[in-house]
Amino acid sequence: MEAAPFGSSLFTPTSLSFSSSTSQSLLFLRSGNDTVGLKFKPRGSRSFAVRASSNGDSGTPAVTDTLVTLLDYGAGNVRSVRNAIRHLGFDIKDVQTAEDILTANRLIFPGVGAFASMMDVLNEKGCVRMTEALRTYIKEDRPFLGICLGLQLLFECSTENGQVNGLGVIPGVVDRFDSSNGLQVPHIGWNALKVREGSDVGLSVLRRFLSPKSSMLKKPAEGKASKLAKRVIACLDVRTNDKGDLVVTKGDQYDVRENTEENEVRNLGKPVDLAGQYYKDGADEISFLNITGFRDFPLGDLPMLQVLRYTSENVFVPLTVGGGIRDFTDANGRQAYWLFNDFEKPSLYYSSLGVAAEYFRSGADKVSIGSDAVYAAEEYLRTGVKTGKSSLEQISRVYGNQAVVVSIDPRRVYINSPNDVEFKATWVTNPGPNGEEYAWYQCTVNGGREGRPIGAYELAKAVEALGAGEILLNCIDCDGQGKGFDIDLIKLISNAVSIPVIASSGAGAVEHFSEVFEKTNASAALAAGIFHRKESSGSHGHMVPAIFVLGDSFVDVGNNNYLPLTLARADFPHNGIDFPGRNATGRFSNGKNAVDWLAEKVGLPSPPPYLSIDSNSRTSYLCGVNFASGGASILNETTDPQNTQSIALWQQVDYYLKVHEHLMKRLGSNGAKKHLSKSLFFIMIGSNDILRYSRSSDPKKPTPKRYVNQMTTLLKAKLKILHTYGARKFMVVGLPPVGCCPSQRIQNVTRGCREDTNTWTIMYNKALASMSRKLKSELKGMSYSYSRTYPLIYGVIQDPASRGFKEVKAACCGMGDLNAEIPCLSISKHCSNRTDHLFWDLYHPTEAASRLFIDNVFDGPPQYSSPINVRQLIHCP
Ligand code: 1PR
Repeated sequence: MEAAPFGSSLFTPTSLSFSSSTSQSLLFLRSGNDTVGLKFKPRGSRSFAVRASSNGDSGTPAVTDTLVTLLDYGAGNVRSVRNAIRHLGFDIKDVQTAEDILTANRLIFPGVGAFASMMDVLNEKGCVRMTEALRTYIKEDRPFLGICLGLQLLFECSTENGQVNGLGVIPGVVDRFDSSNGLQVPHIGWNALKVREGSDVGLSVLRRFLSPKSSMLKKPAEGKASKLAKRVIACLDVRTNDKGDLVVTKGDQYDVRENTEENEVRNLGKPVDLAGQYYKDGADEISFLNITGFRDFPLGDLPMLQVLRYTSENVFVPLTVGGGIRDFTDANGRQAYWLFNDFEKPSLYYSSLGVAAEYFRSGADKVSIGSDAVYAAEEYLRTGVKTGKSSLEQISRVYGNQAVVVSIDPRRVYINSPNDVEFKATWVTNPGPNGEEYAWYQCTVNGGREGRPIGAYELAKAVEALGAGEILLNCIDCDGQGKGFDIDLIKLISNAVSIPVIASSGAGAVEHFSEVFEKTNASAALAAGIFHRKESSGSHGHMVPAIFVLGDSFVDVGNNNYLPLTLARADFPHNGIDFPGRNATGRFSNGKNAVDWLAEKVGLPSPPPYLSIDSNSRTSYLCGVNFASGGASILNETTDPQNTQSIALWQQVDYYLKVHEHLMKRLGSNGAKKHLSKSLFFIMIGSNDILRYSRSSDPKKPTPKRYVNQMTTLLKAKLKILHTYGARKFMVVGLPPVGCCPSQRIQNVTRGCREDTNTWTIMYNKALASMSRKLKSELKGMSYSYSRTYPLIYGVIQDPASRGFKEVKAACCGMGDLNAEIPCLSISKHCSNRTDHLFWDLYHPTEAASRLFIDNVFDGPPQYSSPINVRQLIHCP
């Protein structure tokens, strides 16, 4: 795959099969044989073999350790290669000295950039010994994977930037593909590969190199010409919303604001989560466009860099980032200090090259330039001179053309005759409002806000000449309409240039992709809305319209703050120490709890505590409500009839009925029914019942079996009521190993888990799972996901390091043995390494533990949520 990480270099002299993706799009080997997608200019008549092997055939001993040596020459996107190596379970050793190369068991040399600038780096004083070591290593035919430039540099020379010498280990010249026969250059994409749905092609190439015995390398059929596969790209328009959060948004003809009184920015969810989902869904590439980057200094958007870093940890297809790439002088005097580690004096001027470099370092494979490319093209067309100073020219010179996309935002202007304008016009399939048969496409800048005196055709040709490697061809008229691509426009541009054109705007059905590939020369198709729509069933693009929560302190978000007499409170420090604003909200946690993380996943704000809501407020209850209350249990209906200590389950259900009534008035009977049927009902309760049972020394207490049956019977009755009043999708949460919380451990002389408590917990969980199953067969339209919290958390306790934890016995906040003799009060001490701790206080998990829980049940395997996970529950009809 392009730019990618793992594209192009596992081959033998007779089995070269991958396409590449550089500005040169080169790859060679067999002398005298031009295969489609290969260009080899042999020098002399030597035949030559390179084998990227790490098996016994190479004469090297079989590699058994997990260490991979990585040669990072300092440019381009090496982050994605690192992430992929780690993802496959290998450790990385960076080359520091020539010795590191000579002693490597297997060596990976990734490189993205331009040949000349990379050779400049390698020829610098200090690198000479390294290049010598590299030659020796390869000549010894030891396991080596060269990626893109990392492979090209082994040849004698390249013509990418004039004639520049390479390392000369492999005879031959790296030369440009001949585009006169219609081949698009850069040649981007997969060639000669049959990709099955869900197969990680890029990763599997790397996997085969690292673990050659795990899968046999198949020889592709020889001599068969093959075509590049067309790519499908998922695009995420990203911007800061009115609250200052970086969100994915999507416009209709570039208008991203909701058509409501509040006129807020449409929020479709979190960039990292959505990118991860689209990668899993099979997108060939992901693009992030920072759509307000033109307004301000783009690296002021530090979160954008973080988005790239986090995304590249789990997304192994090429990432493009665009928006605001230009030279910039910050009038506000702000400095992007992280750019200047190597410089003594930070300046207020930032070059587009610096901005691009930061994006590449953070995980981008390509950058996309919009407005600045328009200005550069206008200047070039006016003067006929390539100054070499535009962002487009500078970035492509250093990082290679394949790393630079130009994003065009044209608007259709109908005309009667092509002679009416000085710009290239085309005949249109669907005439204009007054019967006009032609149109030209006017380029815009600043997110479509300003039209410029240049057409899309002229711009495309100019930016190709200036060094663009690809064109992202949007169309403002079609954006977000779901009625199909503008075929006339895409034909016009894709026939005009020899670089790849990405068709964008208007995809609303699978057929639209087939149509654009059949009728035009587009190499790829990009879409946004169609991906988001699949993800979001809620009216505002959230995955669900609302979340309703019933439960205990694990998910209380502040209801108990409103119970004047309760002892079960958490509205004082150190609770909330990691919550935004270090706010003690009433959550029994250092930060967010499970329901907060769930809300983030589905793109909703965490539902507010029921007792905090003024029911007269216009939007009250629409996104859901949280009824959970610290200390609540299933069976305490008679012990605290006034609900002074906590809101009992029956009372929580009663409150829900009031909310239901309100929604019926607000949305009408059908509206409320539809709204609730798509909402999530999050049920997490029962720990207090088990703790009470384990505390009780009453000889008359029921047998454990009877007790858990009482619990599930009562809970079942409550769930039935919720169903009667509209609930359909239940997330039923099993209990964690209650006997392992610090308060229980200190009752055990060994400080181990209380086995009796755990036994009752397991009994209850079994009964709960079985009750949920039966309920589904009894209640029409009900679906559920049962969270297997116990095995998940028990797994962490047994092997904390595997999940990034260190302390799984003691509480972080509290006092006494295991910090569990005195609860987390303001006078208690608290730990600083809170992300290492499983328990925040004597009963409750840390924010990190809650996050782990939600991450695993939301997308996890049946081991952690069954019969379906939460994402599947959301997608249930
Ligand atoms: O000018 O270098 O700062 O770059 C700004 C970038 O942000 C450009 O690439 C420009 O296209 C993009 N942009 C600016 N404003 C908007 C907006 O929507 N208000 N979004 C915007 C562009 C358009 C597409 C979209 C497709 C597919 N988004 O990329 O994803 O039209 O949508 P669909 O499948 O839903 O129809 P600079």
